[in-house]
Amino acid sequence: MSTHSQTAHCSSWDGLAARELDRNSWRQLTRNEIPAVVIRGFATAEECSRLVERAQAIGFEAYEKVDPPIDRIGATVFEHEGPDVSTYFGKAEHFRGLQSAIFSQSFSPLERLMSRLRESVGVPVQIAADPKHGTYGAGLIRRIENGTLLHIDFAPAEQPAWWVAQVEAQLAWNLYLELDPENPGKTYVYERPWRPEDQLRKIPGTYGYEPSLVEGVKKYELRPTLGDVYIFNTRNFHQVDPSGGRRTTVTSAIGTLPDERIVLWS
Ligand SMILES: O=C(O)CCC(=O)C(=O)O
Ligand SMILES: [Fe+2]
Repeated sequence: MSTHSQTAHCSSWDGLAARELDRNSWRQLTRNEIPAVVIRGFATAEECSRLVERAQAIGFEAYEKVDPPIDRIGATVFEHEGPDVSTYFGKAEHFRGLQSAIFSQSFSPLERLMSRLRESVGVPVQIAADPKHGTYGAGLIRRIENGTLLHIDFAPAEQPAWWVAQVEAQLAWNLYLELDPENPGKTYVYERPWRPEDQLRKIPGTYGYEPSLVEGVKKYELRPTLGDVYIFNTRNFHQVDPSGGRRTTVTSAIGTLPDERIVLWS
């Protein structure tokens, strides 16, 4: 561990490999001292294909106003930024029903992930809940097959009025359920956390940022592997490559509160 890196701003990644999940790697990830954490063998190939089959039977819908298109089952805070808070919580309620139908006929990656975090990190892990609006949705089933723009996922920057904006660090977990073995669509995570002045370099009318923001910046190449969970710090700029075929994940945001408790939402 480097001794000079206490804050996200001046840290330098200690190597370019993902580490197995434990208390120490978790702390390093939240401080942006390592690029990623991996949980290998999180789900079997049978569990993954069963979940995909059940999700397909329910049907995916496209994200609103996102290009290239991304399909998902679940509600996202991203699509309800601004004054649209109660619509989000209504949708979250609706999708909770669909999600429990899918998970009960396959398995619950969400419950499994929460247990693993409790065991490995040793802190309480809950679905995020707003005292006024209720419980957030957590756990999207998502298809990113045409890649993404360079972006961040960080509630203090993007949803400042929401309860989840009180998180200190924000990460995401992705369980890869379905991949093209030849061309699985890599995810690039740059060692460059979002800063307020970066808002000036957002591409108008999109969720993306100017690619020049990460020119010459150290990057971690995540080549997804079936049945494994990868967790990375989504305050860092990141981008997904188009894949050769199906690329289906289960995913949510993970936040750490000032008292170290962990909350999940989508
Ligand atoms: O699908 C992936 O590998 C990562 C997608 C992403 O941008 C995220 O989880 O924040
Ligand atoms: Fe992202």
